[in-house]
Amino acid sequence: MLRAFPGLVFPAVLPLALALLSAACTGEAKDTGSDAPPINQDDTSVVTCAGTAPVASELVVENYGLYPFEDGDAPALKVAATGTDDDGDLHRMDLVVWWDDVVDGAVDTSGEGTTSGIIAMDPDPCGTFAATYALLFEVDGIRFDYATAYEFAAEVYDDAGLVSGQIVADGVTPNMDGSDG
Ligand SMILES: [Ca+2]
Ligand SMILES: [Ca+2]
Repeated sequence: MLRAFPGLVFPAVLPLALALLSAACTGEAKDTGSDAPPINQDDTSVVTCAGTAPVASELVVENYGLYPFEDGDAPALKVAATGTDDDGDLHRMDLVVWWDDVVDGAVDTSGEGTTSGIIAMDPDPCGTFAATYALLFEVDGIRFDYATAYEFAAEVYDDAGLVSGQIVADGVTPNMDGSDG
């Protein structure tokens, strides 16, 4: 189940992408740690976790069907990246993606990727050990062709700005009517 996340700021360079929050926790029991530093409610300084880098653990590229974009209903391609992080600081996570239309297991990431914008996953600092961040791209036959395979590479950033390795996955854009391409 997906829902729009109200706190997200859409970057101006990506007017057709909507970010959705699809999952925010692993469901695993987590050790809150008796050695955790005390939290001072009046302290507004930046909370720092253990400083481990996140891992991009899963990337799914799939037809999302018709979606009500700003310019009307249009078929959408969903790109959902899951990150995991041992120090739990995916309470704020950023996602950067690149894509091409040659499915060969590799995507050129030397240029500037499309940044999703930071999403606040959880108000509890250092308590989010896995998160999924989904982007919806409008398929309009221009930026993305209909019924065409695209390959995406993704990297996720944690709250500390540490970046994961890359993960690559491919999927096929829908037809104009939203059906599977
Ligand atoms: Ca981390
Ligand atoms: Ca490729």
